[in-house]
Amino acid sequence: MLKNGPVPRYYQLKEIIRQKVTSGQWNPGAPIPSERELCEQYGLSRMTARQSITELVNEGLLYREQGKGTFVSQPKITQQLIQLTGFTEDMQARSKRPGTQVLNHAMVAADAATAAALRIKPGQLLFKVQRLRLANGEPLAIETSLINFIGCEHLMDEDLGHESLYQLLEKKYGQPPLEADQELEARLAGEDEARWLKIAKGDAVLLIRRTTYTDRNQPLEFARSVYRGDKYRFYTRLNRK
Ligand code: 16G
Repeated sequence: MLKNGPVPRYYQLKEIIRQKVTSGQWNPGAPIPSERELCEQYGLSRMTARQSITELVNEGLLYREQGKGTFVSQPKITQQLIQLTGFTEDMQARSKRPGTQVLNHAMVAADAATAAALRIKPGQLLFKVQRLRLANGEPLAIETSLINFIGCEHLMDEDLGHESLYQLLEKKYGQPPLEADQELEARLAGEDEARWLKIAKGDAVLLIRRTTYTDRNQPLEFARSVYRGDKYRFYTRLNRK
């Protein structure tokens, strides 16, 4: 039974449910008890239980399925928007197995937008690789990277299905990614994106554009990545000066 007190009862129930999810007692994809069961167990009105659940649905911790009930959402990968990291590092930091499927790679001529980002002339040849990135075998993102440095054509011989691009650039090519500008944008998945990411066309995705710089602020990579909107959360700590 929840008590009346300074903390509203709907909030107490919210925190109980959150605790069950974060402790792993309730698993992703599993149904939570019905509103009626929660009311009985915690001595709450139907309206109070509904408010707790609705707020947790809005926060993304739970989701409702018409006529079926309320379920625990799959946890999202939280990525801090502070440090420059690559996909392999991000996954390893979360004890997930990174995976890569190279969709295509080629030497291509820079278009106007890429040339502007990399501060080169349009038409200059660059290394381009498009990769599907996976975590524990599950598709998370489609990344298209355009790389420019003297000798970048040697990347054509690398096995980017098994090696980290950032580690290769740093360790083998002497081009460490040191800083980046990054933009995030909400979008809906197109047909091809949906197929690769195993979502429905029109589902929410995050489009991320990143320009990565190496030593002396020299642009190295222009990347355009499409992340599954239901799997990723970006976090940043803000300071008021
Ligand atoms: C990140 C970068 C991508 C980079 C990749 C390298 C974003 C939006 N993109 O996913 O630009 O090419 O890491 O990963 O964060 P790798 O070292 O595992 O190949």
